[in-house]
Amino acid sequence: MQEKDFKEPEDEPIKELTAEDLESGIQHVNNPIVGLVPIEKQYLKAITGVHQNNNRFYFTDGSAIVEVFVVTDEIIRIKMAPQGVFLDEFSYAVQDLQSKVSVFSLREDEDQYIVSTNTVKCILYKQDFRIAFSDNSDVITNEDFQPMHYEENVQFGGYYIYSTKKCADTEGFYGLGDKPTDFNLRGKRLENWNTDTYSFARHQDPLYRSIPFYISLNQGQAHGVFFDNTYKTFFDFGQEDAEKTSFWAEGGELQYYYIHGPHMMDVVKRYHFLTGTHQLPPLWALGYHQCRWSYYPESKLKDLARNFRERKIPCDALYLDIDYMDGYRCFTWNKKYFPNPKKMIKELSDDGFKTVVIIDPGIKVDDNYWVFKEGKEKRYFCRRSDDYFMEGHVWPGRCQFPDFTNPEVRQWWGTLFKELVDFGVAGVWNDMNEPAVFGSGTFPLDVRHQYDGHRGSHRKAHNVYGMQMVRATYDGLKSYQKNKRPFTITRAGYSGVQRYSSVWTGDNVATWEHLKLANVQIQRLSISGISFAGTDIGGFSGEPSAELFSRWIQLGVFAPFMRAHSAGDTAEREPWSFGPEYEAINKKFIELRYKLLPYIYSAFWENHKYGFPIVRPLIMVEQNKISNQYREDEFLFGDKVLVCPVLEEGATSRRLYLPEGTWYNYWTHEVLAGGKEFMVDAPLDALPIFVKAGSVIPEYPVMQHTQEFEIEELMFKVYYSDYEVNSFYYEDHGDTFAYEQDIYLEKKFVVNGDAQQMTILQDIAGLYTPRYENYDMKIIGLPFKPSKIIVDNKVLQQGDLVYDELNRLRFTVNKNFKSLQVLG
Ligand code: MIG
Repeated sequence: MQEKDFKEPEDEPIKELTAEDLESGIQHVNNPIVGLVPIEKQYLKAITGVHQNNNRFYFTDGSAIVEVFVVTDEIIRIKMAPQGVFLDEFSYAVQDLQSKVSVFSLREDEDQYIVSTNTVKCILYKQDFRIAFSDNSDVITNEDFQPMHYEENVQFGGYYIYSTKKCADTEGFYGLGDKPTDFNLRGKRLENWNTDTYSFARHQDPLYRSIPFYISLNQGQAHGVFFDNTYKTFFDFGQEDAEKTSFWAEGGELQYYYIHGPHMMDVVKRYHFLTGTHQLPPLWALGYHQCRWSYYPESKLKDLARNFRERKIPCDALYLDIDYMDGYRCFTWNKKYFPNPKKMIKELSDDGFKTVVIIDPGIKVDDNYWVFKEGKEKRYFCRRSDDYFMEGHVWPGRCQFPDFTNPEVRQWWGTLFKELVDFGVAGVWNDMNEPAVFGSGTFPLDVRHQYDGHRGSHRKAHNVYGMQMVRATYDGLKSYQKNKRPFTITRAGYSGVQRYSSVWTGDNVATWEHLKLANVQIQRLSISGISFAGTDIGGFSGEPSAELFSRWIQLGVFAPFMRAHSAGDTAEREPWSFGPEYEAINKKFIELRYKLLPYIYSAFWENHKYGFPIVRPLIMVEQNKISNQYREDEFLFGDKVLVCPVLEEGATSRRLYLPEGTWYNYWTHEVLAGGKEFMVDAPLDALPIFVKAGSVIPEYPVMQHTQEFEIEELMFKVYYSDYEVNSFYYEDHGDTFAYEQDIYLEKKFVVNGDAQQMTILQDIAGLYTPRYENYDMKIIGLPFKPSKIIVDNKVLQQGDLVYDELNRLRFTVNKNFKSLQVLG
């Protein structure tokens, strides 16, 4: 940066900005005052005025106004209006922004203003308008390298807007959604522009989603920055200049949230506070899903279903890709392939399979097609700047595209699902919603959008188009499915898409490299607000070896969304496609998924209710350990189970790191003291899985699908610990919204032990009554020979206690116990 970019601070007395100064400038669009400012980057200059309106503070340099909005004790939003004119308050990511702040104040010092809450300070340097954030012990966590800057956009109006922060040499960067690159983003420049990227490559950027949110971790202190801007955005984490971290956009407002830590977990929770979480999915959606482009005709789908049941491989959902439609027309059926969809779906459902169908945004231009006719009459399709319709080729041929940023269009789109729901379709898969167009890639930038009344070109709406499509899909399903939870899956998305859908990572490839990418992408999505994510197990394009497929199934067990999928030009790929030896391994791991369902479901609850990510990268588990900054294989699944996938061809063992604490090998119950690396066996039928000591892990018996039978006795595995550990368990009906009326149970267990005894305390909240009466307890790792079990002060068993074949102490106890003691 050159000196001349800065003007000397003007020698004027600081004046109070009045409320009128601010309001008079507020209009719909901030057209710059043409002619006054030469077109070059403008940096904010010295602060000349300040005004406070409750928890919003305004600062000016005489031309631009910057708003500092104290959202909560830990979240502060910064907004810059280059010519003092703010845009309307509107965000697709942040809905109903709740400002919950207890104490805040503004202080003026000689050189700076300080806006503070109980935990955070936002410092504005008077001389050059740079902004910094610190904690309340004055440790600076985030600081402008240069003041915020902007440049007029002559072609489209508005501004290119930039923020440049200092980058410490010890700083690491995490987040940004689905980037298929190293987990730590330091040294990289990345961009957000939703793109259909068939067979994407390692490091390719951008992919399908735009999540302009990152977490910085520096010397054990984390904070987050959420740059809520839907235009094409860029992030540079010390790539151009190792001392700078920058983010900028091609339009819109320079608006970002500073999210305080110091723990990464807190940052993610607070990001969820801003952008929301997924509703609880129906339990079946957490089972195994089988997909392919495409299963047709009906007999093929029935064969598939029969194979699953005959081979006793659990499965809850089968998918119909684009070939189920009539000429790829959405909301129609190819009657040759599927003569009676309602009957077929009913039969599949009687056999425990849900049917999920794909729906794309492109609507075929065809005056004999009811969806097109309705959309045309109602003027619901997107138009170009000169009012021509936006037309482009996708699967059905020439298509027009609904403007999902128009609430009326979303409402209409929702109604189109009525028949599919009547037919019994249980879930909808939204694809191609970047939006993708053959040839050109996506819409031209001049396409107009209603943008919920705030109007804009495709530059502004592109990144939210897919999210608004799946929002309309979700809401439509919800209105027809009565009290049932909808299930949706989307390819494109923007921050907040997690409120409406699960996601998959798109068209990956059947290679070992992509298995590694899959692992990193799910971890990254999970800390970027999108926990409910999965990859195409096996790789979408190309042919996986039997070994690669099995390793991918193993990783898939520990992705919140578990679906195998493959492109039409590949060999068929079901869990049994690679011969009996591999079928047995795949079956074993799909069964493991089903055993862990109550644990996984509890993790979904914690995500929904409290904003905890489901998959937790190691660096989030132990952020103070510098060597974890570049570890990206191991992760915690939920808060108790550590998984280290095997990602190398031919491997039969692997090196991995276990965080501090005591761990049990899931398979052998061997006890390991963490805080160091281990070499562990990992033959093809045994993925390395470890359980934290003190955990209480619920397990279901293997079911062929989630509604096969009612649980008669709930099994808990308890892993002895000589220090206190809490565990959570959640249960409810599994597919209604009754949990919104507190019809659920949330249980907390506290385990502790010493050389002679172990205790388990249970605390129950909520109004749900499960059918089962008892727990089937399996206690693992007792360091003493137990002689007595006492439950709520009464002797339950004594003398010769029972062990199972795996040497676990086993007994039955009433589900309502409050305290349980095993004595030596
Ligand atoms: O242009 O519907 O990512 O999962 O099978 C390809 C066909 C369109 C891309 C999706 C893929 C899906 C495929 N779709």
